[in-house]
Amino acid sequence: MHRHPRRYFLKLLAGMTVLAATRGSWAAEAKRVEIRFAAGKPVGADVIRLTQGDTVTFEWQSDTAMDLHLHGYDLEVRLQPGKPVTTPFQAHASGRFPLTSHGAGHGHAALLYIEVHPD
Ligand SMILES: [Cu+2]
Repeated sequence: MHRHPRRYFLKLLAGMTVLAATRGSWAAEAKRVEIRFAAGKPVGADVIRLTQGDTVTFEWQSDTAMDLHLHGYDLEVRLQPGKPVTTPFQAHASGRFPLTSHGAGHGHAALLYIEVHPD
């Protein structure tokens, strides 16, 4: 069987370059947004404003266990006390999206809103 090691190597190299570029641009452009809760309530702003097209890393933290749900984007985040969680977020759709808690005793009222404003 005749193989083409050189062609294979070039393909591999191309694949690695794409991966490196993707990771690099995420790290460079991602905006870090901290979202913290104390006793089930947001610490600080209860409206988080983003611009459509933003690439964001949400950094979640809570002192109680919470099951969070970002409506519209259908992002679910499970938090345990003192264990930060990060989630990548691409703000592709504009609008006002409520973040609710599905845990017992919290009801289903919005804890905060994520607003994605058109660019
Ligand atoms: Cu919900």
